[in-house]
Amino acid sequence: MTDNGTPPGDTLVLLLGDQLGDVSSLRGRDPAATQVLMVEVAEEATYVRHHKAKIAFLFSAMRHRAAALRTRGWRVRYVALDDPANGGSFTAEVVRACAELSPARLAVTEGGEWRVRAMQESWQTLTGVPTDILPDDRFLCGHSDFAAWADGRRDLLMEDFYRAMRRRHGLLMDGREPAGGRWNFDRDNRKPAERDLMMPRPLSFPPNAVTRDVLALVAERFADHPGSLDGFDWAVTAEDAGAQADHFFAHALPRFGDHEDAMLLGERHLWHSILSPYLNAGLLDPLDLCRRAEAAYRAGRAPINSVEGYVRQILGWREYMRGIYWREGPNYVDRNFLDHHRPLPGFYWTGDTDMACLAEAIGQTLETAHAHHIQRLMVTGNYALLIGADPRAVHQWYLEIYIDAYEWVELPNTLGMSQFGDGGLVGTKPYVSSGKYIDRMSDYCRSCRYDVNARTGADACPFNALYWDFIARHRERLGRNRRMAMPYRTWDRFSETEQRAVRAQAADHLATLDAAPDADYR
Ligand code: FAD
Ligand code: DLZ
Ligand code: SF4
Repeated sequence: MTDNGTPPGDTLVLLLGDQLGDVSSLRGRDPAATQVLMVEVAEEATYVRHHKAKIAFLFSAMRHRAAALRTRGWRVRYVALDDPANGGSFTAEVVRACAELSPARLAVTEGGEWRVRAMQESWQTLTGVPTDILPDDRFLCGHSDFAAWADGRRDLLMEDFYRAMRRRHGLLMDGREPAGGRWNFDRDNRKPAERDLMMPRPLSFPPNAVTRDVLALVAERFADHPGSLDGFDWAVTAEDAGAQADHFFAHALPRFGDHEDAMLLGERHLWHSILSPYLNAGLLDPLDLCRRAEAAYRAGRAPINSVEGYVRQILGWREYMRGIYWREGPNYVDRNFLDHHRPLPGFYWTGDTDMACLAEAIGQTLETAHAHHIQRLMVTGNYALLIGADPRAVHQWYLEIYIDAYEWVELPNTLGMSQFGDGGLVGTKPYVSSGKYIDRMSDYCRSCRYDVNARTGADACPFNALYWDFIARHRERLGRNRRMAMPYRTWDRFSETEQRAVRAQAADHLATLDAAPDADYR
């Protein structure tokens, strides 16, 4: 026996904070011959300054998972952040555990970032303990499956990937044909939303004693991190995450599709599922969610445009983004196709801006660590791209500020889809728009001090001049992109005087950013 009663010869299984469900490293093992290790470590909380609520969510979910495993007979060595012996990193804690417990083997499920995988690959040498790094089979498309799909293709179009995944998993298929007669119902899913007293609200899970302890710890240790802990009511167990999933399928899925791209002031969730933090931490299973959505369609409880839209996000986008992340390698993060180098404005950390759309999306994000897709893509992402923000800085912001952010999903979404940093691998054209799009899909402009219909002048919506300035200054890089032909044709129809005025208006706006004091958080 070792100091803490572990028989030598056990397998030590490290469960990472986003591996809180059925994972390959633990599956099929005998609790009597397994020592589970879970660690709260400063390095994971500070390699970017994660939103306080993200840290609290994970620490509390980890503590609840450890307790549940113990109840089921597993031995769990749980190292809390404030444990005086805590070495502060995965590697330090693995080395310490191996030295103290002398396991026969170490087993881990592959981490979700190149950074963590590199650590995992060093552990066998550092500890002298044979180490198995097992595939993360919670995903529906493994690395080799993605390679088999991608190899030899000129374009890695998500739509093609998604159809292959539908066929492979038999989801929403009527024989060989797509259910409802079409693969894609996106064109039905772009309706704005009206205020609706019956709009579903996600469930609220008031903090229990475990979560309250964590909230106090995080408030003290990470006081300089962005975001608020007030009103923290995220689920922190698989059971409660499951209850939120039930709630979504019962109340929100039917209208998910119609209003997928809509935004309303003060309405943070609309008909979205608000399940991404749970899915990404392993509290929910993606295939199960897709099947439940399909069952709702088959039973007539939800229309095809909603169900197909929902399945597309999980089976399509989520798996595709992960495939791209691992395929493109650790240097993907350095890509900067548009050669953008501007720092992200300080108001991304405070929400203090007079642009109503940005104030709303950022304010909500700071309060809750969540915003929905169109807020991320067409408000904060769109603006960052229009001003020419450094894609790496934008990536860092998204990684730290969202409760569901892990590099495997956040980086291709931010650098690829949102900032066009990869030059068109993930998106076929940059997601940029003038204020007109935001006005069509939201009610933000109605309360904004700017005039969404004006391109120039003191009250003109900044998105308008910035949009045309972006189009004009990137002609060399984007002018031959067929999907950009229309904006270039429109720009060319502007008179020279109008072009000069618009570009001067954009320059004035960018100058105000340059003149603004640095935010403390950056
Ligand atoms: P819903 O709208 O209800 O969608 C259902 C599910 O589909 C989500 O729970 C999510 O698991 C999945 N999904 C939807 N869109 C995407 C997508 N583009 N990529 C991957 N999965 C998707 N999602 C993350 O999970 N983590 C991130 O770090 C993240 N960063 C993003 C950064 C940017 C710039 C953008 C534009 C999008 C990002 N997304 C990210 C995708 C998307 O915004 C979130 O998944 C979604 O807002 C989560 O809220 P929800 O659960 O209510 O989603
Ligand atoms: C995000 C995060 C944070 C803030 N803290 C921890 C932690 O203390 N312990 C842990 O095991 N995991 C944490 N995580 C999640 C990891 O960063 C995540 O597992 C890796 O990024 C791999 O996806
Ligand atoms: Fe945003 Fe422009 Fe609309 Fe104001 S007017 S909310 S800045 S898009």
